[in-house]
Amino acid sequence: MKILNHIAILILSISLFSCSSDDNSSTQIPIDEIAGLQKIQEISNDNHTIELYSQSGTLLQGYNHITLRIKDKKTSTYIQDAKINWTPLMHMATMKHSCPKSAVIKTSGKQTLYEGDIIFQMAQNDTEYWDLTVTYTVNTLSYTAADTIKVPASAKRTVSTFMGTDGFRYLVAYIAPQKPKVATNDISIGVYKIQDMMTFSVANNFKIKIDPRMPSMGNHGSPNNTDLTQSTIDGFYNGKLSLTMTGYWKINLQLLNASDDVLKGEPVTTENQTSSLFLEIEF
Ligand SMILES: [Cu+2]
Repeated sequence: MKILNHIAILILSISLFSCSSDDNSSTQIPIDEIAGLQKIQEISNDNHTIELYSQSGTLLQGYNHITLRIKDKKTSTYIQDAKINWTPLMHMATMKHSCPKSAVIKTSGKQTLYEGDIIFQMAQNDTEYWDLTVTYTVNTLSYTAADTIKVPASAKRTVSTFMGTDGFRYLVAYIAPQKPKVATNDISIGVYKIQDMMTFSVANNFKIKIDPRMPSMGNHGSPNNTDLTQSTIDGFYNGKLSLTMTGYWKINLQLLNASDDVLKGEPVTTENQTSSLFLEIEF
């Protein structure tokens, strides 16, 4: 009897499977594309609802990888061929400014999802806040939707902005590992030149020297770190971050330009316990 049941389930699942692969209609909504993601919030206008997603379901000061999809309010279907732009804007007491962001691209292998990165260099507070404006085109028609977003402060330093020795302003942001391990981790850092308060361009052909330390334990370091060089794929700077134990690590950095001039940061020595350029992790 049990075997018969199993056979019945097998036949049923085969017929279901062949049925769904025949029915390849594009009007069908794939509902499982957001599996593993959590909704941050929605941003609406008269025509559409834009749904923002991330792994955690929240935004945070620093690097954020964001997935979005656009729902047509009339038909309740998700738009599959939108061209999307976004502009984060911080409203401060005396000024407004944006932050580094990537382009928004269609997620590969998905029908309804788009994705990109935003690096919020500041957190909101009681009186100063961020909003996100999404401009997009569907079938040659242009739309805009905007709303306030929540960007709480990160517990550790994940972004640093500073004036380089070349007189330009820069922003350095921690990208990965998002889940550090006691191991030699692949580390990624984003480096941006602050052209003006709305324009942050990727700084190319630089180099980042890395020296992770545990200040609470005699400022000891770790072996087998590798300085960061720029990826030709995503423009981030990649290297190796060696973490020999769990706890708080200060990742001391030095930013060098293409001519090996130090733009910011100092070597860590017994006299100098920290670089003026650093990021932090605790795990
Ligand atoms: Cu600000």
